[in-house]
Amino acid sequence: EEQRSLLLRSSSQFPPPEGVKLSYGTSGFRADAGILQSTVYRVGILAALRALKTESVIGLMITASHNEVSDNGVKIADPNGGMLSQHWEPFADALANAQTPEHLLQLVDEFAESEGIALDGAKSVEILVGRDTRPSGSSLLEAAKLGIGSVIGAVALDMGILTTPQLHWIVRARNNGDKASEIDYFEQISSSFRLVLDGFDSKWEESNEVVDKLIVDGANGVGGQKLQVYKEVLELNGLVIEVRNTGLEGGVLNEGVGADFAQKEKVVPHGFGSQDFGSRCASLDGDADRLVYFTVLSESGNKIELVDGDKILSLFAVFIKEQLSILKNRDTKLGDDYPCCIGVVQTAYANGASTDFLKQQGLEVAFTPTGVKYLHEKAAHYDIGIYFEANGHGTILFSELFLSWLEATNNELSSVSKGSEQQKAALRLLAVSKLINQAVGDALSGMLLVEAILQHMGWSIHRWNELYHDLPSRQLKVKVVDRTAVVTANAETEVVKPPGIQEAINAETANYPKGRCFIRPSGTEDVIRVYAEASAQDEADRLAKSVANLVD
Ligand code: NG1
Ligand code: ZN
Repeated sequence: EEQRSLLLRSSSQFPPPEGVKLSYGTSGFRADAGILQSTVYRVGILAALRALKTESVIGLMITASHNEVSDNGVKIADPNGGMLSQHWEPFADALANAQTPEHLLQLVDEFAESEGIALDGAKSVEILVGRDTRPSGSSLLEAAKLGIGSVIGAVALDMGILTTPQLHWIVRARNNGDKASEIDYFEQISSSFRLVLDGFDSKWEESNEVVDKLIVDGANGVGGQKLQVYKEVLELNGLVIEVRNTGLEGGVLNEGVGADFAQKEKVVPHGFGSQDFGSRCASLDGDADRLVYFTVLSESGNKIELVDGDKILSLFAVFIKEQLSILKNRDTKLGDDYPCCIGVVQTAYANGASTDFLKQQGLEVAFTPTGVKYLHEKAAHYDIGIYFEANGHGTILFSELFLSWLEATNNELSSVSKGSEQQKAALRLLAVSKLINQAVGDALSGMLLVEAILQHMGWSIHRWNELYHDLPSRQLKVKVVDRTAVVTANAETEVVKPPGIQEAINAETANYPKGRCFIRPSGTEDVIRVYAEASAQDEADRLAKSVANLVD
């Protein structure tokens, strides 16, 4: 009874915005920050229920990633640090759209009963609340705390400003009983960065490739800020990092800067220019879960050569395969072999040249619909699953079984052949599993892995970029009244509704050598997205345009 009146009282302070229907999409709820108070409050309730249900620590992150600064959003991190379990999403939608306190209470009652959650205050649970640098973040965070506080037994812990992947990492570490502060996060990624490099002198020194420092575009967001603060303490084996667009120079979050801008526009982010010709540059998005690399193309223009998520994935895959094959060469007396199953996961947006390259490397390539929750889920089926969206969101997952085999093998090897190539390979793979964020795609930890691998290989960014050549591509979006009218299948490569469209797309595509084209409804905007690829840029442009006309 106390619980009911508490919920009624507090929710009456948070009426839902009028005339808006919110939905928990691939990235939680996102909208103009001005209408989000009640949504964030309600996600606070949801997070509390999730914590009671799982009897674990849960995360609540307030961010709208690469969206403009006036937007904001909110999403939940599950106990393992991953996205909220999909079967709770319909409840999240219902809760966010409940029109009256009574209706909200009824929804909570029914859902708690169906999920077997006791609302008697007998259990005590914690919800970690974080936010990015958006000005609207602090008042939304208060709303989240009120939502959490309206469920008896749930306690909110304010983690302040964090990157999205840091919050996910901390939730995961807390539930594993590991040390789990922000310092622990940086301590773990910097020590494993050094371990990945352990056992070989940097080949950069012997190769005649240009080393130079790494220049990072922080998108005027949280990632740039964190990197600026922590780069000195990271002690990164000689890696020199210069951070631009930290937000302290007065620039606006995601405006003409950041990974989304660099990837979509293919021009230099603000603060970069001809003086950076030839340098190795990286760009983070607003909450630092996306990472792309680039170089400035010519000494005069503002064009960039993009090194995208597909190429990061390819670099990771090549490196890991190399370590596995070194390890395979060890004396078979040293324990049983382990049939390590390695797989890579992409979406239809992956450049066709990357998929060809990965297959040539003998790798199994799987496809899922857009949205990291799908890629992550698929990658978890492998012993080593590497997933990336072309836009730079991705990570590497290691199975528990494989990791314990690796630990055991490393122990055996270090007692009989310490310092051997095989032992170093085992050590490096273990270090990769600690460097790369197992909870979610993470620009900071991903960047350190890229840097370690480049140093190990002795590769410049140009050498890396030469792994394969991207096919020219074009992305367009078409504004539509009802994007749900388009329904796709086969990892979004085929339109099944409305009838006839797929045949028309096929007919168009057939006019272009190496042509590939698909359309899909966006999960985050009221648009249909069109993607086209062909052997020349003007052909990709024309194909995209003619297919966009079919949709219009
Ligand atoms: P939508 O709007 O569904 O295309 C975009 C990105 C996704 C993912 C989500 C979540 C593209 C083409 N799509 O989704 O990859 O990052 O946002 O932020 O980049
Ligand atoms: Zn992001």
